[in-house]
Amino acid sequence: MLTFFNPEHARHDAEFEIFRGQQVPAFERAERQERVAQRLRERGHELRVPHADAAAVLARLHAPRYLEFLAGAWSQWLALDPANAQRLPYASVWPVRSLRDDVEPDNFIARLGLYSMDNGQTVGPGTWQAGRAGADAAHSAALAVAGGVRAAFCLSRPPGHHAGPDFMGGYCFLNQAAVAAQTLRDAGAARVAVLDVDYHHGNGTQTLFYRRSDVYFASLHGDPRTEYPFFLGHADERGAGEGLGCNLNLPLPAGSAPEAWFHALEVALAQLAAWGADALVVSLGLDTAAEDPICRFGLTGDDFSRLGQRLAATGWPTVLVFEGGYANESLALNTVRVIEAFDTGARP
Ligand code: OKP
Ligand code: ZN
Repeated sequence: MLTFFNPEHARHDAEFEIFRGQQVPAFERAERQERVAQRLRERGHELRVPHADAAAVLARLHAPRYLEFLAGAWSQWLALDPANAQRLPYASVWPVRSLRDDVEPDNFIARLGLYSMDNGQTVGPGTWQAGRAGADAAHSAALAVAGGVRAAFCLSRPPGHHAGPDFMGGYCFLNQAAVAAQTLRDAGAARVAVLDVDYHHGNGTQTLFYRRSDVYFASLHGDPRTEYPFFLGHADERGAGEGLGCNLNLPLPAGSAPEAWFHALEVALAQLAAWGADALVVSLGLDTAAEDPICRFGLTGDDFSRLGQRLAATGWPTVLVFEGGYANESLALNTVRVIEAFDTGARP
């Protein structure tokens, strides 16, 4: 499968994340993309650098003040104290209910909180460059598909589906799946389906399209009552305004077996077909694997092949966008299983 990879991804690669008040080894590391890229090359897939600039698409999805903050955050952090070059900023205050989010504070850490939903990630020296190149990869993959290629893969990290109009969160900064969906729309697809199969609900993508009737968001994920992102992803979220009826959440209990997961996949695909999608974006998280260290579904290697085959059988022009997956040993194998089963299923 034609793959556009993020050539700048390793510029964002924090060694630690905060968990239970302590620094623990980060799960979302550069090794994830590197291993998948290596496996794809070994298997003879074509890997390309992005050739198209997603700036204009990003500007239609994310708020100007958020993009401006992300672009300048590291230099602002350094300007506070040159010793900050050796440490990362962490948010410690957030504008929750009753607090104002319309006035941007002058204080840097307060601004970081304004533009974050959690402190699971932070901005580092190359976060903006890595994020921008990832958006370009998603844009390039979508342009290839809009141009007639049956399917393309955006291999990028950090992931994107938790990033909303004006916030980062859950390791995500810029929403690459949303960039791909918007690009397909702009290139002429009237109805674009986004299917999010990551273990975690894609709250950012849902929110970006919640009031729109031209992009349908469907997601299978761990029930947010117990699983991250906790505050979105329930079954009663059906869209709003013109977008009412264009959002489908299928939360499953942590620990659900593959058969329950594939049943939910059928429900989602039937809904997207009934809606009349003419192109598909898959938020391809592989943290549904049984061995994933932070998730609790039980998909096996064969299940990932089954997923790839099933996605190809929809017949839709498809952009696959890499999201989560933290069992680095099997991640590359499982990713390539999806990609190759799709290729096999898509062959005429
Ligand atoms: C991103 B993606 C683990 C805490 C996990 C954030 C999870 C983000 C998942 N110590 N918190 O959807 O795979
Ligand atoms: Zn995830």
